[in-house]
Amino acid sequence: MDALFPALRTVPAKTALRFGDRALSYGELADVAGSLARELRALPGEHPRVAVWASPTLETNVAAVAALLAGVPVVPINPKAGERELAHILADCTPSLALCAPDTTLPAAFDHLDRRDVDVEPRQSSGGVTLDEPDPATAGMIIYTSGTTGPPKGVVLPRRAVAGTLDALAEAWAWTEADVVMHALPLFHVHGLVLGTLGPLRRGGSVYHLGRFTPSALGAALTETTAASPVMVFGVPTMYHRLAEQLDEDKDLAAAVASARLLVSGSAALPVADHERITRATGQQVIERYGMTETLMNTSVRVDGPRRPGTVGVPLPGMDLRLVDETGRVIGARDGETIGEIQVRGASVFTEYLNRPDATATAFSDGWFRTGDMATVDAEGFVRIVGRKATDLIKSGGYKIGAGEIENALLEHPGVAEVAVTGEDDPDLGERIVAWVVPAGECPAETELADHVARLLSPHKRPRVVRFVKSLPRNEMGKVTKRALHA
Ligand code: MCA
Ligand code: AMP
Repeated sequence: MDALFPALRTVPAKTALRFGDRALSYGELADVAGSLARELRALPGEHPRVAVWASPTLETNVAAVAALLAGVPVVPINPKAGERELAHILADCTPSLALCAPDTTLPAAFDHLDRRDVDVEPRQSSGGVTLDEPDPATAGMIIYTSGTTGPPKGVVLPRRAVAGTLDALAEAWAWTEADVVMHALPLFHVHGLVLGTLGPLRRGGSVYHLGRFTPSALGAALTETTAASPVMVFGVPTMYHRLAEQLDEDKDLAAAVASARLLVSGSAALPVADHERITRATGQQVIERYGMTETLMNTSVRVDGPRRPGTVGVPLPGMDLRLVDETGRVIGARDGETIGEIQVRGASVFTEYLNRPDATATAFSDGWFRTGDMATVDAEGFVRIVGRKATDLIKSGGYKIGAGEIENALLEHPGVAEVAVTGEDDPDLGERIVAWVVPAGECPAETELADHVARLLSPHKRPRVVRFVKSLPRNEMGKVTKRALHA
């Protein structure tokens, strides 16, 4: 494989990364990431890994790029992860070093690890990185993702998958070194880290991270940037929904959004009503792409084809996609009506769940990865996602959250005797997390239960609604019938 980041070898005279008012040029990034990479190459042990405290900062990007240059797998950590989640991740991936911004207070879970503060002050103007490129089949990153039950699993992504998905998207979106990618996504998941920051760096373009997402911050950054460079905006549907809510009354915002080259939405379905509101106010037709932590990007609406709101487009170059019925038979019909589970194989699929050969084996069928997403495919290959196989997976704000993980955390609270967690439609978050609780004695306060989950797991996994019930509906086997709860 060619270099993962060719522009760090040729160092064009332009901005590579911008976070608020802090920025690094390609020469500066090559200098700071290159020298950290040389240090990481010298880490002891046969297969060292590094944990990166993935705050939305320059340091996180420099750390991730350095680890990738060094060929040391990088594990991005949610800086808001709670104690239980952190303990699990660190015990599972056993990093030898934590990389973070200098002013970071790391929680106690990191006490046993060496810490290296990431220095982003360039020392010299670099002539470019000259390290040899590691083998494309080796692990580049390990990203944790929730399953239906139990703690999150570490998805091992080889370097070839990262390069493959970014090149496929470049082809579908006509993404070049001229583009500035603007977003406010968290940097501990594929969307923000792989697409939103490694993507522009692979192209030799620029990243402009807004810090926290607000429609007005996006509008101001677009106004400042689009006269000089084409801008692609990346966001989850909740962000586009919040944008759509403001566009009608804010004409300046609508003009700013209209000036972007491309608006891309992913991580969850963008409702057609939000597509339409954005188009009405700005003339822009948002492009949707569909992916998973395990497979990176599978499909996308293409810039050179019809946009079709409500579909996630067609398979990307390098990816094969098929629909399979519940008996395991491949569905041949491309009629836009027959529903089956999406299975994929190809260039950007992960290698394994770390330390989970059982879960890895069941995730595949004849070499095809079972996504668990239910869809139709029409005669032109357009994929329309209609639902999900597992009712125990919730997508809230674009985050995937397992119901079982939250139930286990809530059961540890002394005020909870029994619990079931479900997802309920929410206009802003897509789905909101609802906890149905049989109290043990007096009902605990809702906020106490939310804080308990935020402290053990992550704030985005906290229930938004708690409903106290006398008992939970169960079938003859004693299993909670979650559909009956909503009824
Ligand atoms: C609230 N907060 C709390 C508590 N309550 N903290 C501790 N304890 C509590 N009880 C904090 C939150 O941490 C947050 O802080 C702030 O208060 C607001 O919380 P929240 O309501 O959760 O935030 P929000 O405003 O609703 O966030 C909406 C969002 C967010 C910005 C859209 O959901 C988001 O960033 N989503 C992106 C998800 C994503 O990137 N998914 C990609 C994975 P603070 O604001 O400081 O954080 S999927 C993927 O990668 C695949 C491959 C794909 O296809 O893309
Ligand atoms: P994650 O495991 O967090 O990477 O989430 C992957 C899941 O997000 C997929 O299996 C889909 O259910 C969902 N997803 C991602 N992009 C889209 C999209 N454009 N439309 C609908 N669902 C999506």
